[in-house]
Amino acid sequence: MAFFENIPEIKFEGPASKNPLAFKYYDANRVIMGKTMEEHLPFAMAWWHNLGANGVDMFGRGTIDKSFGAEPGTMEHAKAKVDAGIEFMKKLGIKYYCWHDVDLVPECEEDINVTNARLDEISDYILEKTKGTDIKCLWGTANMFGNPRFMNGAGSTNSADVYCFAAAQVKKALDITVKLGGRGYVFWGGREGYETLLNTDVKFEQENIAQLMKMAVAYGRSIGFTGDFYIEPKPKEPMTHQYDFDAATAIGFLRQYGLDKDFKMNIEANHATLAGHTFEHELRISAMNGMLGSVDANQGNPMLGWDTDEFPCDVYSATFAMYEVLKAGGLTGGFNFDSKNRRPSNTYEDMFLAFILGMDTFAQGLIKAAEIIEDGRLDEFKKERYASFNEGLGAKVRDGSATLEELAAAAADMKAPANPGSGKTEYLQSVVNNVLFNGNK
Ligand code: XUL
Ligand code: CO
Repeated sequence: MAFFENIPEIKFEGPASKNPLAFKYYDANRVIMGKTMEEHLPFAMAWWHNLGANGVDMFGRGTIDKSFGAEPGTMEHAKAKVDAGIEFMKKLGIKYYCWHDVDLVPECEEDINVTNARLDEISDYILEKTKGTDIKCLWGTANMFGNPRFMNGAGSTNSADVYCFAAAQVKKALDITVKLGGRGYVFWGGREGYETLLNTDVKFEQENIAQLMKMAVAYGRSIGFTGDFYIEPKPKEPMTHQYDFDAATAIGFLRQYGLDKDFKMNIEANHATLAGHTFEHELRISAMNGMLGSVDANQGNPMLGWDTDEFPCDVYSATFAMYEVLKAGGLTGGFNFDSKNRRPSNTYEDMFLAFILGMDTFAQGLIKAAEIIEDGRLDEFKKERYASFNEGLGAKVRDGSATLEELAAAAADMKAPANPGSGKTEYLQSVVNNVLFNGNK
């Protein structure tokens, strides 16, 4: 059964096309800096937002029909979502998908064994339906924030019983990730944080989270999971303060507990901005630590302080993000659209238009980031900017052989340093605009 009968296969038609159901920039086979766009941009569909989110918000019921002809909460519906998702991905040329356990099947509140049997059934169904296609799992994860049992946290809970359920969900989600051939496994610590220090033992909670992750690594490796584990940092929402505040914090945590060899970052654009950083900052921090794994590609609204999960349309941001990704040599994971249609965009066609927007935005970002690198002016400027460390005492600082006495003696000889030189922010910004709009008349 086809769900999106009126939607054709989405093809590349180029920037001059006015066809809303065509790519203007995403040309899967176009080669950029030695790789095809498809290789640079392993796009993924988020099961929850694309097949689940129905426009519901704090003030109103859903506006978007995601029943796909079946009764929500049933296995029939779970299977209809698989069918709809595969048709959707095929029509857009998307090769990867991401999921939480509870996006795949309805959870049985009374008995986790029932939920687990449903997960076995749906993963069989996904394998059967994706057989002979090149559609694969990018990553899986356990939803350890939605169910009321996690109200005080999952790995960070005060209850050893609840901790057992978190562990059981991680175990099962890892089983399914391996079964579906997933590249990665994500921990987003939705409830891993606190409301108030008055009732919270932060050290105790962080030790328990690390222990859960260690058990996950041990179990994952024992069942043949060779991919990366990811932490997806986010500073707040739903908790007032979340432990995985940003990439730097999460990386420090992983190193402290000896998890840094098995984990990388899954960077979400909107989470970066909530932490007071740019998307590209979070990518840079991850990459320079060898921990850039995967990306949740969305954007926030700078006027709002919460996670709006919008489809990315900001070509500037996508350009700076792709600049970081290209400089890092690419992702080992992919670009998952953890984005949802706006509440009034409530047709099936809108689902396609949103992905066309997001994929074209990242394609434009890729094209422009490669042009910035090929243009060379930014790299050249940066190289020159640090040139004083290439020789003399600067070089000794870099190779670790300089002493404080030596540097102090040099300062005494100089009496006062020469001006370190203009940072030329405005010049560099105009270089970027020049490259971005070089086709403009
Ligand atoms: C929440 C969020 C999650 C994670 C997976 O802000 O981004 O959907 O991507 O749990
Ligand atoms: Co996310």
